[in-house]
Order: sequence, then structure tokens, then C-alpha cells
Amino acid sequence: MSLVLYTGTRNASSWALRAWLALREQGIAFEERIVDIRRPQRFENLARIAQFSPPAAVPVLVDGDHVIFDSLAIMEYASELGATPLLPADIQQRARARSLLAWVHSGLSGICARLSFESSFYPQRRAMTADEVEQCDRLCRVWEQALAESGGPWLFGALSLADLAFVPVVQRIVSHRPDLDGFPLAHDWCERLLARPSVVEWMDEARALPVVVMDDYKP
Ligand SMILES: N[C@@H](CCC(=O)N[C@@H](CS)C(=O)NCC(=O)O)C(=O)O
Repeated sequence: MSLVLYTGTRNASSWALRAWLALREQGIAFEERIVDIRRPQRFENLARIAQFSPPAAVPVLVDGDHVIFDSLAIMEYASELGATPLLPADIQQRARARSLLAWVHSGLSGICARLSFESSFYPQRRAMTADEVEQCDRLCRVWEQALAESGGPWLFGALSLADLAFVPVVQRIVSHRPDLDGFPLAHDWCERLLARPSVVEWMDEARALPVVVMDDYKP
């Protein structure tokens, strides 16, 4: 089997990170082709992706004659390819994990739009606004409750796609509000997640890249 994963610029491509993590965590060998999604070369590069993948976006996984696009589809494919699926065996737990995945995939909350993934690598980071803190608390309550119910170390006990899907969100939150006061289980889970070797590898490469600070990065 020869798999090729098209990903994006490390510090900007949070969707690609999710797909990459799922393949890595499942121990699946793949060739990675990083697509530069910075302007202006972005348009030419994504036009090349459009020749074989209708959304003209990354990530895309090519498995022989099969083109699998969209991070969620790739994550589920990786889960099924691996020796142990990255979704809970119990039907209700699996539905809850999928609910979280769907929530992330459909935008999650205002926090991701306001605090870009790239902003977590800015040398000067602003404080969260009151509204962002409120949204962050809402997420932390969800994580805290899941961890209390499962007993950890991951949201559903064993590592699942739900944990991996939250990595870019956790990176945004922890880089803007590291203490997470009042959410001890969520705090430790965030640290555990960001310490996974796969996550460290991606983030180290992301940190080494120059950042583009957006004008709208202000409270
Ligand atoms: N729903 C898609 C979103 C993919 C996406 O927006 N990818 C960005 C890079 S992280 C991209 O390639 N954008 C190109 C564009 O939208 O023009 C997924 O989950 O894979």
C-alpha cells in the first residue's frame, strides 16, 4: 500500500494537522507532500490539488486509485486502517466521540475564528477577550466532564479521534491562556495531548516558520 498525504504549511494548516495526527498515531506509513498555502503561491498550488480532489483544499489522502479528501474522512480512514480503531468500542461512547468530532468539524465555537491556529505561534500574543474566556470555559467544562466520567487519561479513556481533533484548539487555548484555572483535569489533558511525540514534532516544525500576523488579531 502506498499512501500520499497532501498537507499544508505547518503553522497555518490546522485541518491538515488533524489528518496527519490520525495517520501518525495509527502507525501508518505515508509519504507527505507539504503544499504551501501562503499567498500568492496558494492559488497555483491549490489549483494543482483541484486536478484530483474536488474541494481544492488540504488535507487530501491518496491511497492508490482512491482519493480521500476532508480531514474527518481521512481521520476515520486512518482509524479503520490501524490495528486498533481510534473510536470507542461502546456504541454510546462512540456516538459521543463522533458528536465532539462533528462539533469541531462544524466550527466548534467563535474561538477558532477569532484566534487563528497561526496566532498561537505569534511572538506577542494578546490576552483573550471576556467572550473568548467564556467560550474557552464552555469547552473546558466539556473536557472536564468527559475526563471525570472516563477516568482519563483521554476523553474516552483510550486515545480517540476526539482527542486528536481538539489538538489545534488546545494549541490555540494554551498559548493564550495556559493556566486553565478551575479545570484541573482539562489542564492536565491539554498538557498530555501537547506532549505526545506526534504533536511535538508538528508544533516544533510550525514554530520554526515565519508567521504572518493578521491585522484583525486584536481584542
Ligand atoms: N473541511 C475541510 C477544510 C480544509 C481546509 O479548509 N483546508 C485549508 C488549509 S488548512 C485549505 O486548503 N484551504 C484552501 C481554500 O479553502 O482555498 C477539511 O476538514 O479537510
